[in-house]
Amino acid sequence: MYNTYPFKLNPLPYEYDEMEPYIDKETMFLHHDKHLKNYIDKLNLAISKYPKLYNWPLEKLLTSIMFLPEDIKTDIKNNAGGVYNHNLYFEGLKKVGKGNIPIGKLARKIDFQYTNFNDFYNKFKEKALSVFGSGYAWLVLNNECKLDIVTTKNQDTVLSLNLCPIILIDVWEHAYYLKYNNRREEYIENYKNIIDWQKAEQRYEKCLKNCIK
Ligand code: MN3
Repeated sequence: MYNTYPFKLNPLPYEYDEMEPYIDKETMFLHHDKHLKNYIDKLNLAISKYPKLYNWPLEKLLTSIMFLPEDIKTDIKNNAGGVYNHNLYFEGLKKVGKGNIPIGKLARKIDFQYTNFNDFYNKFKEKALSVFGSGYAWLVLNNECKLDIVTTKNQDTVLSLNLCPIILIDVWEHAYYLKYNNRREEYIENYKNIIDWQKAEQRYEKCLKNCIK
C-alpha cells in the first residue's frame, strides 16, 4: 500500500462521482486531487533535504518522529499523517447503500463487543461528532485484540498509539462542507452507506496477526 520518497498521488480506485449522493463529485475531486496532493507535495519537500530518509516507508516515518531531524518533525508528522490517513480513507470506500453491514470475523467481533451493528454505529457516530475542529474517528484493534473507537486530531494517526486501523472517517470540513455545510451528523450517518466492509475485514485479519490474545 505504501511506497517511499518521492511519494505519488495514486488515482482513486473509482470515479469521482462513484460515491454520489453520499459524497459529491466536486468534494471527492478537491479532497483527493487538491488536499491529498498538497500533503504529498509538502511531505516530499520536507524529505528532499534528507537523503537518508529517501527509502523510509510512510509507516516508518510516522512511528519514528522523535528520531527525525528537528526542522522537519512537524512537517513530517502533519503531512505523512495526511497522506497515510487519506490513503486509508479513500481506499476504504465502496458504494453499497442501504443495508451495508460488516462481514466475516469482524462482523462477529462487532456483535460480540457492541451487541449489534446499530449500537456500534451509534457509538462510532457519537465519537466522530465529538471531534472538536479537525480530525478523524477510527475503529481500531488494540494490542489486546479488542476493538475500540478512538478519535485523533488534525492529521495525527493511530500508529503512534500502537493501534491497528480498520476503518476511519475524515471529519475535517473539507471532507463534507460543500454538500453538507455544517451538518456533520448527516455526513457521518451517510458514511454508513459507503464503508467497504470487505476491505475492513482484510484489515482486521491483518491486525489480528499483530495483537496478543
Ligand atoms: Mn481530508
